[in-house]
Amino acid sequence: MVRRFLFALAVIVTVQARSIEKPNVIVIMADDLGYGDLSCYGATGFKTPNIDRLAAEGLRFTSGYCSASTCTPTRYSFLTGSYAFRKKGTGIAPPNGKLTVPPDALTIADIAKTAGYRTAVIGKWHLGLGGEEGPNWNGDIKPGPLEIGFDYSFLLPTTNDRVPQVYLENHRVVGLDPKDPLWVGDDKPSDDHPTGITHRSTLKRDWSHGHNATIHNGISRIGFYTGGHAARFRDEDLADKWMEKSVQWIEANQAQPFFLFFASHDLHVPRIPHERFQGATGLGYRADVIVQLDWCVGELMKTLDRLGLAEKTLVVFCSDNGPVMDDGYKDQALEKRGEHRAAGPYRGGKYSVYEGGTRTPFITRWKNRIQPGVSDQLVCTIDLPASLAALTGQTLPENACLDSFDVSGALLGKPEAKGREHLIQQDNGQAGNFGFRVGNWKLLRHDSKSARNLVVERTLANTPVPQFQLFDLAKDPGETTDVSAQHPQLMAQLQERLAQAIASGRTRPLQN
Ligand code: NG6
Ligand code: CA
Repeated sequence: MVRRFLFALAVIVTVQARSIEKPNVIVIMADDLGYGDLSCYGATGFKTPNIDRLAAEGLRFTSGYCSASTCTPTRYSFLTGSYAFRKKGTGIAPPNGKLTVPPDALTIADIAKTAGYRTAVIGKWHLGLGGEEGPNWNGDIKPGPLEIGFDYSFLLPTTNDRVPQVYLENHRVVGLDPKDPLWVGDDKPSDDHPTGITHRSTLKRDWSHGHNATIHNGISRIGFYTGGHAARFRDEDLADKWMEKSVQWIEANQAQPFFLFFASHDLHVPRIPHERFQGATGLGYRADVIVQLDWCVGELMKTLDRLGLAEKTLVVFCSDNGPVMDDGYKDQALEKRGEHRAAGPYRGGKYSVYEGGTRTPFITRWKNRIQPGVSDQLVCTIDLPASLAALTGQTLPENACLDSFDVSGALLGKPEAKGREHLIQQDNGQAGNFGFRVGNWKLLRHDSKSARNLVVERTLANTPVPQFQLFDLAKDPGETTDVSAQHPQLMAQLQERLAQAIASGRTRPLQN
């Protein structure tokens, strides 16, 4: 209550001269999907016809980014419009992690609600749940999405290589039998608890690093759990469940504007497609789950067509970080990929601040409103809160969405409309490495002095790098040649600008 009251005071709804339109908004966020992973972005080993259609009917961005090269920080920034490195505890969330988004932060869901939207999140959460103690798995799990602006949530609580494998609907685990309580923890609960180490030969998917604790559905995971057996799902059924719930929710909320955040689990590990997609591409399960993701997009589009909503709905398709081949399970992603290059022409991938870590597929479609085409404007998932505020005629309070820019004109492909001029790319957590793109210049700051830039080529490997490097993305999109020595002045300027952007606590300018 208190929070809503403060929020009502903080948001000034301005009446614009032009009439405000309120399209439904569906943000589809893929997991670990790289720039080169779709046929509309150059993949040739398999086809993604539904996402390709979305791109053909809308705008396909060549400089569309997520803000971080891991999941939790990108999602945090997408919801709050502020860079995750500004807030402690926003690195990859553990199974019992508390909610990373403070309940008093203004979120994109709040912005939608203020504009009269119904709001939902369906799919992977991975932003932590509960207060200081973490989630109370057998009771009301809060604060969570419902406390930060969503009217409805149906979630995989963390990520599926972490325990537990149960759905969460609003505040509760679905189908939990109170006689078989769910326990989740970091330590082995008993000496005889089967794990990926003690029962390795029984696994249907072997692990390569980490992921060797509790076994469920023949797959060992990060973390331990017991109980909750009636509530446990099969990995194979996740995509179908997301679609069942999304379609139901859209049907039930079609009368008023709605905002749906559909957070697919594809193509995060463990990559376990439904049986009907297993072997779909011949390139292994990593590619098969891309086809499964494409099917989900097709189902959502069919639903919009069936309900006559395609012309009233802005669809934004994006990813939470770049690609990775071996992320802890032996699913032969690398061995079976053939000619496929998941990051397209870019260097690095997940965990990296080279382009491959954050430059990802980004598509907007609003049928008959967005002129189909390709856009080279620089846009980022962190800009969606400010852009939605602008689209619905709201002025953001000064102290919220600190790094979110209104790029709504660029998202809608308006002639002359510009995206951002600069973007900070981060890897994971608070004190990490940074990429800083300004125009076509790219500064890299590796405080760790090593880079996980080979994740797309082999198993995680750190290679030594200089603390600072400079690349000219116009001439060298693959970041192969460090030109810092040729541009000492520019180097100094960019280093200073980045340091300033980090220290000043915000990059969205104050209005007054
Ligand atoms: C890492 C995990 C990786 C993945 C990642 C989070 C190990 C060795 N690696 O710590 O498998 O879960 O966290 O991925 O455990 S993300 O896309 O959700 O950020
Ligand atoms: Ca991810």
